[in-house]
Amino acid sequence: MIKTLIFDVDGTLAETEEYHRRAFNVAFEEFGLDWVWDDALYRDLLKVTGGKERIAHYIFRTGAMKDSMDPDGRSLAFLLHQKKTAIYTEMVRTGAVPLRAGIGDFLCAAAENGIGLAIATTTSLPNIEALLGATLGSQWRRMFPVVAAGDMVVNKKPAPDIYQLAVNLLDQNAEDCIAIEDSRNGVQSALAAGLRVVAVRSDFARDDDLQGSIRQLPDCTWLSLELLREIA
Ligand code: XBP
Ligand code: MG
Repeated sequence: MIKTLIFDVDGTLAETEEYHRRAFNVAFEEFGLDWVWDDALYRDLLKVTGGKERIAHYIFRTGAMKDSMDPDGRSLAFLLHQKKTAIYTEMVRTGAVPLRAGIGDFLCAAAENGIGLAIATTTSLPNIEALLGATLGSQWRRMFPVVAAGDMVVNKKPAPDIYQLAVNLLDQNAEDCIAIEDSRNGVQSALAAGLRVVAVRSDFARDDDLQGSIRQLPDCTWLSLELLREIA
């Protein structure tokens, strides 16, 4: 019996990573840094989940600079990520990023059949509010009564924490939930939390090893109630 579908956001609900990548680069430029994360480098950096963590990793890996602290004790990675999030949410709020093909219909079909919806993501709540507000309108909050996101947990994907938080907030058992994911980190996180996973291929995770998922779909148009009945 599947009680709830727990959706990842970036790469699953929408192909957002190209916009995240652009927002990082605009933030770097606004800080007077000559860092440019091109497509190939960003694909590699995506192995590190969390925008702040990704920047800190890049600083460490390149020795670009010592991650300095400002007078309020905030790191450069924190300040850069704060600016990036403001740029990204502005981009997304304009409606630049649609839901992936198939997602809207699947969300409606699941909800109409009494299946709950939730979110478990590494990105931050402001980013989710911008994306789902622009694509689903204010109803999105009623559609997803449980949202586990970003810094609500310390250990990000592939750690199980964010999915454990979502299951706990749902007051359900992991066995009653199915995770919908696009990346290796996401699949591993959900598996470690005891959930079954349906994986969908996405652009920036197209070469990811999605082993452990019970289905690996080429895109989100393959998501259906029939599929859920097969795996229930
Ligand atoms: C993907 C991530 C996020 C995004 C950037 O999250 O790892 O870090 O790349 O968003 P998920 P932030 O696939 O779990 O939705 O800069 O807000 O982290
Ligand atoms: Mg993802």
